Order: sequence, then structure tokens, then C-alpha cells
Amino acid sequence: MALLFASPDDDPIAWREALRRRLPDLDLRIHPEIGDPRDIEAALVWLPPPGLLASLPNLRAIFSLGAGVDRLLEDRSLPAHLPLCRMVDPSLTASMAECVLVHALRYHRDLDVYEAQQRRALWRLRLPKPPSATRIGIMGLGELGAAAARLLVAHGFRVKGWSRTRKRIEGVESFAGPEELAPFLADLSVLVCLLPLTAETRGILNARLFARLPAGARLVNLARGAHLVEEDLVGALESGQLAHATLDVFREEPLPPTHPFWSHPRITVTPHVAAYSLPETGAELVAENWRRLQAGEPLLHVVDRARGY
Ligand code: NDP
Ligand code: OXD
Repeated sequence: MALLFASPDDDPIAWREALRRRLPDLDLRIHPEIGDPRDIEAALVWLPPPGLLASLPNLRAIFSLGAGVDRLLEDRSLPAHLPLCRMVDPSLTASMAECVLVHALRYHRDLDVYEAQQRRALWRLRLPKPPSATRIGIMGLGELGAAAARLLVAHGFRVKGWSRTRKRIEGVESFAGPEELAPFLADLSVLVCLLPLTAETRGILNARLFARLPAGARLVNLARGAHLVEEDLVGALESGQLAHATLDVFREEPLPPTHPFWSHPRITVTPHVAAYSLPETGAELVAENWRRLQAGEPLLHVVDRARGY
């Protein structure tokens, strides 16, 4: 039986080599060279063509190359009975934590302000403050949010986190559930979104939420574009409720060339690159789940489809 690899963004050769080091006998089929669809027992995928997974009659498990599975779950034809495992990988986690730190430092050191001043040849100082003067809030304290929070704490920032259930992370003030969202937001300098995209979190970055932040806060969305109500962000930037935003993810990707975010003076755009799995480390989980599938053991990091993450 074979494992299918299908991703427009990941290097199939690097993944094949990393998987073969762990599973020398693995029959890996790289989309679109599937061979006989009846051979495919599991699929390792990122943004597979809709309907592809439903067309594999002997598929027993789906392994996501991404931590977020929202796009997979949007495919109405996705076989409902199959286990769907998301990516949890130390290189993905470390690169996301690093990305959060870099944006936190940029805002903490007012680099967004100096970039705007440079465009006007303006020489105006803001005296640097210690990291403890900057409060950073992370929405989503899962694999990625918790690691980012720890790195921010280690740097000396004041860190708060918001999740569905309360967490114990040293140095992090934990808030849980909708009723604790307002106190979580009330005193933040920088808000970072690392939530999964679900029915509950879609559109959560909206005007009501921005109004609960202190005026002049900055926003970093590294999760999914559909968390953000785009018009509300533009309104909050215009009114000064938000001072600046960094967006890595968008409702439509690639972000269309005519989209106003590209040229907005107070929005930084990055092309969905906050974090990626290295095949060398990501293959560890895939190989383990493949082994478990063959042995009939429970798979790791299976998504709760009712919860959506
Ligand atoms: P996890 O599933 O490990 O963590 C999700 C966190 O969000 C949990 O703390 C969970 O709370 C919390 N959460 C979920 N729903 C709610 C809710 N309704 N209210 C409050 N908190 C909620 O996910 P990861 O950390 O691995 O990944 C997070 C997301 O990051 C992915 O889904 C993906 O969208 C995005 N991502 C983006 C990348 C990029 O390059 N831009 C790369 C990788 C991921 P609880 O712990 O209580 O369940
Ligand atoms: C992911 C992503 O979910 O890359 O892993 O966005």
C-alpha cells in the first residue's frame, strides 16, 4: 500500500528523502503521478485539489502538512469517517515562535513608526523602553501560541494569552473563554492571532474586538485571513484605534495584486511564510503515524472535527 504526497507549496523530493530515511520500504506517490488510486492507503497533503481525497477508495487516514486544517475541512467531499491528523513539528513551532518574536520586537522598538518617518525624511526620537513595558497578547495558546508566549517571556515582555481552556505557562497570564476576552484585550500593546479557523473564530478580528484594545495597539495576524474582517481593520487604522498591522495570511491567497493592503502605509504584508515544517523533522510525525496505521494503533494529533481543530 502507498502514501500519497500532494502539495503545491512543499518540496516533494525533500519529503521523499526524509520519509525514506525512516521508512525505507515506503511506496510514496507524488501527485499527480498517483498510479492506481486503489493503492493509496494514506495521504500527506497541503491544499490538495478538492475531491482528490474522496476519489481514493482505500484511503484510511489523512495527514496534513499544515498545522491548520480549515481548508481540508472546507472540502465537502472529504470522507467524514477518516482520521485527519494535523502537523505538529518542532521546526514549525520554533519558526512560528521566532516569527512572533520578530514582530513583537519590531513594534516594541517602534520600527513601524520609523519606517513611516523615513518616508517623510523625519528625524524624531522615541526613547527605547524595556521589554517589560510592552504587553503582548496571544490569541490561541496551543502548540504554536504557547511556544511563542514562552519565547516572549524569555525576552522579558509582559505576556497574556487567550484560549478556550485556561493554561498554566510560567510568566503568562492566562485568560479563557468569551467572557475573559475583554480583560485579555484591555491593556495590550500588541495583539497576535494564532487561533485555528473555526466557526467560532471566523471574523473574530473585527471592529468590536479592536474597540476593546487600547487606542494605538498593533495587530499581528499569523493564523488565517478569514479571522480578520478586512473593512474593520481599515476603519480601525483610519481612526487610529490601531496604529499598524502585520498580516501573513489573507482571505484570498496569493493576495491579489490590486488589493489595497499591498499599498496601505500602515499594513505590512508577508506571503504566508510565518512558519514552515522542515521535512527532516516533520517526517518524524508522518513516519510514526504511518507505522501506527499499519499496526492498528491510535494515530497522533487527530483533529476533533466537531471542534474544527
Ligand atoms: P492548536 O490546535 O495547537 O491550538 C489552538 C489554540 O487556539 C488552543 O489554545 C485553543 O484553545 C485555542 N482556541 C481554539 N478555538 C478557540 C476559541 N473559540 N476561543 C478561544 N481559544 C480558542 O493549533 P496550533 O497552535 O498548532 O496552530 C494554530 C493556527 O496557526 C493553525 O490553525 C493555523 O491556522 C495557523 N498557522 C499559520 C501558519 C503560518 O505560516 N501563517 C503556520 C502554521 C499554523 P484550547 O487549548 O483551550 O483548546
Ligand atoms: C499551517 C500553515 O497551517 O502553514 O501549517 O498555515
